[in-house]
Amino acid sequence: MRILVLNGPNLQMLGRREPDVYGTATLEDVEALVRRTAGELGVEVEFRQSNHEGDLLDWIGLASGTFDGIVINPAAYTHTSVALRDALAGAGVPAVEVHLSNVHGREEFRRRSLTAEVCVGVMCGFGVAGYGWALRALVQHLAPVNKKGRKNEA
Ligand code: CA2
Repeated sequence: MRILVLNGPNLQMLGRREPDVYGTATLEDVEALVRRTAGELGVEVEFRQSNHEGDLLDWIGLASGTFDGIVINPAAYTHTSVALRDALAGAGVPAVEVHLSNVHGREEFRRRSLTAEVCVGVMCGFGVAGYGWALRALVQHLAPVNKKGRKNEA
């Protein structure tokens, strides 16, 4: 199983600015956690970040056939991008949305996600750990039973 993990605009600054909001872990730390979790689950991951909406759209558009699912932190595009929502809706593979912060406990505009409505689920408010949970949830969604015939627990 191959999972594409996408990160939207400004997430490259993680751990270097606004530690009070987003914590001190860097995007490299997030990638390390995702790779560790993928190892445990026996799945392959591709980890990418872009500040450009078009990159994210292209990657989502090409995902089907190469990847079985997508974990995405669309960052600020969550609240603004109809294009990203349309790309996810037409991706042909399921996506799980993840946010470091609890977007429901912040400014009013962050409560609205255009992308969540076309994802199978959303994980938010658990910091970097949320990426691991999002990956586990997606793998369980894709393969509720593993090769040994055992239930894949999230
Ligand atoms: O909580 C999240 O993961 C967000 O997706 C982060 C976005 C924000 O616009 C969403 O509402 C919630 C912001 C990503 C920018 O990350 C920064 C990290 C450090 C310093 C500055 C920005």
